[in-house]
Amino acid sequence: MVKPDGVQRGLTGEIIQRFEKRGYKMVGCKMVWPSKELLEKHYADLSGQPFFAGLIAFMATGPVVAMVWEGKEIIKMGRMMLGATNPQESAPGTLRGDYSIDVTRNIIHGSDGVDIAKKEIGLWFKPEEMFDYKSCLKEMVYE
Ligand code: IDP
Ligand code: MG
Repeated sequence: MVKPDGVQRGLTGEIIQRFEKRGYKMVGCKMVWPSKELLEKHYADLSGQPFFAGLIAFMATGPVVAMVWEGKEIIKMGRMMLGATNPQESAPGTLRGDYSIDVTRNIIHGSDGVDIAKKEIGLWFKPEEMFDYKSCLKEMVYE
């Protein structure tokens, strides 16, 4: 998900491009201005953290771009492409390492496990907002 800072800063295209160029397949994409209720469910595992209220408040300041990507090891590789949670520890070449400085404004969210991804997809997408289609990537990206 491109966070409100990523959307405001015009980084949505760059973020999509990184995943596209690597060879991943987009199967869902939409702009959403999330309610605090949705965000509290999305970040439920962090509700005990001291930064929780600030995180929810910032995430509700504007629209985000929610996406679902498919591909071999997409969760693990996607997290590598994002970089560390704290941009101060994100390597150059990663999205956060190239485009962010402070932790709440780290431009992008990524699911960090299959079960979490399923839960998050269920929160943000209706089944009819995702698309099962044949793409040419199968022949040209994978062996
Ligand atoms: P992740 O986004 O890399 O998966 P999480 O630990 O799931 O990191 O935290 C969710 C989001 O909460 C982070 O992306 C970041 O914006 C924010 N966050 C995490 N740790 C801190 C912190 O120590 N202070 C302030 N915000 C934080
Ligand atoms: Mg996380």
